[in-house]
Amino acid sequence: MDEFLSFYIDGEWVRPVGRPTLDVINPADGETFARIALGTAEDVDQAVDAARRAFASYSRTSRQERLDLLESILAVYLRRADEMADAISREMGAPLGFARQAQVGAGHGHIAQGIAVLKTMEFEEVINNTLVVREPIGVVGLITPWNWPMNQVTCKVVPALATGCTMVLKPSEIAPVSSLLFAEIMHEAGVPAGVFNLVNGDGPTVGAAISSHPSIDMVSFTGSTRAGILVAKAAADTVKRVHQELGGKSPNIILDDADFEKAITHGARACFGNSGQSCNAPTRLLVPRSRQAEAASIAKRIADATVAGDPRAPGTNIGPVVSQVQFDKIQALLEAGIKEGATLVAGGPGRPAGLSKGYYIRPTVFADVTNDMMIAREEIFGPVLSIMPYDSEEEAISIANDTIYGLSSYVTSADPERARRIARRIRAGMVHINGAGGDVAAPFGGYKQSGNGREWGRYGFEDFLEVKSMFGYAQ
Ligand code: TXE
Repeated sequence: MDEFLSFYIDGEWVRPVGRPTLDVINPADGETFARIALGTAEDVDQAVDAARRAFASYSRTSRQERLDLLESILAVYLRRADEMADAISREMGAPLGFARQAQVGAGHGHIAQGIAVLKTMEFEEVINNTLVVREPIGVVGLITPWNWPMNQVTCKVVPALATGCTMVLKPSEIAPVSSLLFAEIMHEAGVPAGVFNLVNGDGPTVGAAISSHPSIDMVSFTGSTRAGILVAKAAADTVKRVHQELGGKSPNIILDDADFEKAITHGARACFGNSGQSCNAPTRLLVPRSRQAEAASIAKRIADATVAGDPRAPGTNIGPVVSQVQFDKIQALLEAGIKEGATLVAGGPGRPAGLSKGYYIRPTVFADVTNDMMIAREEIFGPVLSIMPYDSEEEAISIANDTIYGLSSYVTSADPERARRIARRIRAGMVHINGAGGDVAAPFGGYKQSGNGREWGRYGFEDFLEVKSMFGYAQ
């Protein structure tokens, strides 16, 4: 078993102040494969002190110095990509190929994109005789979840480094191993001591200490809406900026003129991908009532063909979900769907055949789902698709918007103008039109209870910057 009993603070691996540890479970078999130390508020203090000291010089580095550093990180990250994929697969259950291509690939995308943005971004502007400069906000606290570990770590760490901030990262205690490897990569790439620090720990202890810390200027959080609210409350007394990327319940509106075979296949696969553990997964499939049966039969075919199994086996499409807690939550929601009257089309409660251990969920499709059902309102975070019939375009838009969330959404029509018109009326931070994928250069983030602020590309730098007006500077 691997033991990771140190934190990365001030450029070295240091022993934590306290002694508590946590077992890290491989969700594919439920066995412990690693052990980490759990930090305390004192460990956070040490990391913040180191980051504060480093800020004095790192915030004054030139653009070129920071570009060189990011290039160096990219080179080491790519060299260690296979190791990283292995760590992610073990800690959160992603199939190895998917972990390498999509999970590690997302990190690669963010580092490369950060370099591209930093090359051209303007940090100064003259308004009349005032010089307006954008400066690094200071020491930032980064709290990340387990579902896309390197995606979430890199889309926070890269803009922090690019803008001249220093930082303390607390990765998810459920999937901390990839972040420990990432700290090694930062060290190997020559990140100056104190600029990047990592403290492991749970949310109520280390997460809360970061959120409320008087010497942290901004906290960037990705996780559940529940924990995101606690972070904002803990941050309020110190008036720090809070960036939140939270849950979602994204609608996927298929219009009557769409190519159903293509659109439903794409939608179902996107919903099941990463075992349904993506905040932007298209979980509510809205179809015209007259074509619900057709949609259900296509979705059933996709669900039945989606192989849930061993992340190390070549034929596996999706691995387990991350933990016993998530497994139990999803099973309860599957039962609730049946009890509330949804029609079970594929999958359902229980485990896929032949899998007696590990946290595997059967790819599931429900039809006749109405928006008052729990499976339509709660973020399930498992491979579960809800088909919801609508009677008119207006009703489809109204169902799509009837949610506390507003992260992503999807619309498909043979008529691009019709799809664009609907896209403008959806209250969400992102709309995928006619199967278009996301773009790391464009902003990622949500309306309503899906969060505050944006990540990715140029927009992803904004929360890491303060704005200073120097009146008379340009006279
Ligand atoms: O998330 P938590 P959980 C959703 C998804 C999932 C549910 C529960 O619906 O089923 O959340 O997952 C840290 N102060 N998402 O319970 O607790 C925690 O240590 C500060 C959506 O695992 O939100 C971890 O680092 N930090 C999502 C991070 O928050 C706190 C990704 C995420 O864990 C904290 C994951 C506190 N009081 C789950 N409490 C997305 N947006 O993609 C916890 N944390």
